Amino acid sequence: MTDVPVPFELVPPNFVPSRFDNHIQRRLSNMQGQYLDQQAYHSLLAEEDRLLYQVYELKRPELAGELLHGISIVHPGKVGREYYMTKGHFHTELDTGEVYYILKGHGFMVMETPEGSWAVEELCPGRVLYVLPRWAHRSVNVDPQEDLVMFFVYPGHAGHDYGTIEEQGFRKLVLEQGGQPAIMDNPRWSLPGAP
Ligand code: PAN
Ligand code: ZN
Repeated sequence: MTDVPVPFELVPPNFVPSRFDNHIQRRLSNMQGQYLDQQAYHSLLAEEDRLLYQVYELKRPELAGELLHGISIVHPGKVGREYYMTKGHFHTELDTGEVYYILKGHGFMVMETPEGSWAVEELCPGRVLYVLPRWAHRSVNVDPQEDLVMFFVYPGHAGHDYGTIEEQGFRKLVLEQGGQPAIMDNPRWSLPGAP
């Protein structure tokens, strides 16, 4: 972590930051219970614990005045008909948002609120998506070949709540249907607190 303001570069074609403090790699084994087709999940996992996505973080103190930022790279691929995706999370401090700037690839951001509102927005290079405070978010790569690469920035005190999503996933899934991405209801999902 630097204590003086110095820039870094995001160099095409892969946009890995020229300087970073933390490199996170998430594999199939980190996504237990998240994919709809559990049979496809377990047979893929038996073959190889594939790398699904990576995050390069520029560390800052986790304080309200700070801005945490970095690059996320979701690789192409599918588990059954469901595309590679991030775990997804609410921010622990619910009233914190996040800006994503899409550098490369094609995907969707799947979002929802604790009250059950949902939104799915398409991601393509040059596009900016502001994920509003209170909205959980997951990025999905729907391109058959290319990485989905995004720059993100969010408040230092946001924190990550993965547990809520781990319980039943997001309300909406993005799956391949007839060669195209399609948005579907997640059969495992019900409004938290509903009978
Ligand atoms: C991003 C995400 C990143 C990986 O930096 O952390 O895309 O997704 P998961 O954290 O859901 O595994 C972000 O939203 N930070 O708040
Ligand atoms: Zn976030």
